[in-house]
Amino acid sequence: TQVAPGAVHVPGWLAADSQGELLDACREWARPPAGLRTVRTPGGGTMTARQVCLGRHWYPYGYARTVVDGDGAPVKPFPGWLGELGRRAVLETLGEPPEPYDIALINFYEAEARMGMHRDSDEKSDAPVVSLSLGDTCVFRFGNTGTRTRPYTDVELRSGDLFVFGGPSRLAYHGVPRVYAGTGPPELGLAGRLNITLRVSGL
Ligand code: MD5
Ligand code: FE
Repeated sequence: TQVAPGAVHVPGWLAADSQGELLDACREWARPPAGLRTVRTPGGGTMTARQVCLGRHWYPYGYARTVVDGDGAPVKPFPGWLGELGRRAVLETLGEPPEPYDIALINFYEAEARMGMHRDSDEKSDAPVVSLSLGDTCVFRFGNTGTRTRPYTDVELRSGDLFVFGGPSRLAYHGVPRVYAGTGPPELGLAGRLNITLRVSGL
């Protein structure tokens, strides 16, 4: 389903077994060193979703090879199979092959976690961002490029959903105002929500 030009939502893109494999991988990546951490914003706040990065480490607002604002360890490598998954996602939705993906940001939302409206502008490439969701259903809020304010399009993202943000939607404001606790597939065994985004750093 196209939500806006270049913004395509594919419910249930990942089959149940693929969701389980991706979750297992996320659990490995979440372990220290360079594991799951709390992100501190420049304003002195903390993000309620916790994060782990592969390939390069995102910190407000740039990319580094080590966890500069955490344990300082080298960031875990970005695996080739994850890049292939991203390439396939973009081919199937936008019909054009992207540049090779080299970064993953994995956000873990517990029941009360959310993400405020923001734009992802720290990548030097305009390649589409690929988003995969696991676990609890959330409200994903898709906004506009020029302003953080309304009108918004609210979309529910469920376990296994794919969302690709390319073209004119790449720099749109977006956020996660709400996670519905306990709504994920019971057989997945995840309490909370995971979102994996694949990006091209352009570095
Ligand atoms: C999430 N993550 O559900 C979202 C999904 C983040 C983030 O926002 O920055 O880690 S990715 C949503 C996204 C990425 C790039 C562009 C747009 C949305 N967009 O144009 O709406 O944890
Ligand atoms: Fe974002």
